[in-house]
Amino acid sequence: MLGKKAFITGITGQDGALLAQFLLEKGYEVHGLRLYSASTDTQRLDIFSDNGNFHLHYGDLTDGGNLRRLIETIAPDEIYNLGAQSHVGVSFEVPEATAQINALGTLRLLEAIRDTDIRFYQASSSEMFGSAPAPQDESTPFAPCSPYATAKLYAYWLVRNYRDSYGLHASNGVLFNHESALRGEEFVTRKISLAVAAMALGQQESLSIGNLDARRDWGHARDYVEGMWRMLQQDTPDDFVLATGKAHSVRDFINAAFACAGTSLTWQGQGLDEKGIDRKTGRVLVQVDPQFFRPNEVHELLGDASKASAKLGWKPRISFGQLVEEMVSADIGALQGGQSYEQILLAAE
Ligand code: NAP
Ligand code: G4F
Repeated sequence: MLGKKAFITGITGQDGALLAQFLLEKGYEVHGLRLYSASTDTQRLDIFSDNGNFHLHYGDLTDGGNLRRLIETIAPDEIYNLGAQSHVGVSFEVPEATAQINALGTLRLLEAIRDTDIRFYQASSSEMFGSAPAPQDESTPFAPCSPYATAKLYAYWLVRNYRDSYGLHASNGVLFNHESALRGEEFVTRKISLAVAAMALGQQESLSIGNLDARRDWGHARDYVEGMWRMLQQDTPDDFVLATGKAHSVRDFINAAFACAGTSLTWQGQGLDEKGIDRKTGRVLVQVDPQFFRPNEVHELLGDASKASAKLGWKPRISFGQLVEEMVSADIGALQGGQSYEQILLAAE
């Protein structure tokens, strides 16, 4: 594997950090795109700062000239397009920016490589299945329910188009939800693990949450970044679903997270009045707040990854229970002042 170069957009995010670690361990030279911001936060990547094979470049998926220049200079063998406005709820607030980054950003990259033999991975999403009944696989018709999913669907079809039109080795990974202790704090799993950790340490009273009934197929991001790499090692490009094949509700995730901290919940009430109550003390620990509802909801995502299993030899290794346990204990460690993102990545090496 020695000598390969990868260029990762979205490297400062959850998957970017885990993919960078995976590729560096395989001997890749890793180049990543970082956004300029006055408050730029690259803490997930601090662990790689002394690694001579790791390089960050300023750039933006909304700047085609920048992307073209970077690709010419770096001359990567593989591009992983993970950069995105990745929050589904926020995409209802910033639909145009979401389309610029998630849809047209992909177009800019594909245009920059259409006459090259650079292999391309597109971070497509199970969110594109939207209201399509579960379980979903590569043959399920898409029914997107948000500006985020609609923009991702545009990018998905572009990848297929550029593959068919120009012979590009471009693949879509249609990934179901995957989480880790590096997950952004605005996503529901990390919001829950952080809140449970803070409550266990007496730093927070309760958790306010949106739709408790939404069901997601939650896997561990470390398993999923390996699947991305496997897609680009195939002789022919293709599109693959990555999923665990098990769905849990937001309520299930909350129960599991509290159990990790030794608290058992009982649920009372319905709809907006539903509450999660500590069985021992009778205290209300979870309440519903409509500010976290979305204008349109995807009720159930549950993937069938049989194709990835058969063709890529990919299978998720980390269970739902292990994932929740890892997230809660990492957040307890972080809130106690000990555990940093660097330590989380080191612990996994
Ligand atoms: P994430 O943690 O939110 O990371 C998103 C990354 O995109 C960050 O590095 C962010 O930079 C970057 N970004 C935002 N706007 C950009 C722009 N204009 N130009 C360049 N980069 C930009 O997301 P993730 O969970 O790692 O997910 C990685 C990718 O997979 C995303 O495309 C997401 O939509 C997709 N996906 C994720 C899941 C999942 O469950 N995690 C499932 C399916 C698909 P900053 O750090 O500077 O904000
Ligand atoms: O954690 P979420 O925000 O993830 P969502 O919307 O499923 O999107 C994630 O997974 C997609 C793959 O399917 C990715 F493409 C996307 O980039 C992102 O990584 O919300 C999960 C569920 C939703 O049904 C949401 O309505 O949890 C529900 N939820 C309930 N209360 C909440 C909350 N979500 C958030 N973020 N915050 C809440 O308080």
